[in-house]
Amino acid sequence: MKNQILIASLMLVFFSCSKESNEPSNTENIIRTSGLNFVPSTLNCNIGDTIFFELGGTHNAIEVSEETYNSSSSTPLENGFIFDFGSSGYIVANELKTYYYVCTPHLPNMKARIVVN
Ligand SMILES: [Cu+2]
Repeated sequence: MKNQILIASLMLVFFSCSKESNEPSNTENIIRTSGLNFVPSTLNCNIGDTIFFELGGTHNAIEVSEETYNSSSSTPLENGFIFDFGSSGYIVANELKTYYYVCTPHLPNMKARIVVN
């Protein structure tokens, strides 16, 4: 009986957590692709905001370091986000920093930033 209560509690915690992470908090921060650009090229947001990506079929979005960004390379940042060609998804901006990201086939021009305030 004790075990059943424990398992039920664990399942409750598990489901409430997973539900939370599947429900983005807002829909105002959307990055799309237009031609060979990310729009907007600089997105300003607040910490904790959800940032949506909607990529055209020929574009990906790879988070890179500031140094990689400045040299227009595409080496992924360790533990950074990666959105594959044509994919949609989102990140939660939970770090007070500037996120730099690039589109691999359209460098050196196709790169953009997310500035978290
Ligand atoms: Cu591109």
